[in-house]
Amino acid sequence: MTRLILVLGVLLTVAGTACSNGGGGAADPSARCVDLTAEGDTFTVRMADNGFVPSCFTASTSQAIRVVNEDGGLHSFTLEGTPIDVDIAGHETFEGEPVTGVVAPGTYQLICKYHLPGMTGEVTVVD
Ligand SMILES: [Cu+2]
Repeated sequence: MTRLILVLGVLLTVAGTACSNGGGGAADPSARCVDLTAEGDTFTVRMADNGFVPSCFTASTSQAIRVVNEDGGLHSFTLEGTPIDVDIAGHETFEGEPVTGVVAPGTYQLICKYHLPGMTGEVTVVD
């Protein structure tokens, strides 16, 4: 039994290495995603140059979100599969409430409805 577990461990290690050496393709999500759960009661996401900054992050439902649109044009902060769908005019800042009980923990696609397919992101929500 011990031997089987050891073999599995080696296989997982190899798979992980191959993933992080992806050669410019799909990067290891844990490397590019930012953990914002330690930001405090409010965390901030920026919209700049038709992109989300950061474009991949983890946040808690107990945190309030601030979205700063630094561009001149309209963007949306739309979390697919959730009720979160907010339009934010150019140079405006949106202050959101915590979403405990509104958004279930999970990983969601973040999009701007007006700049697809280029303006997307990924959000992992934890309680
Ligand atoms: Cu946009």
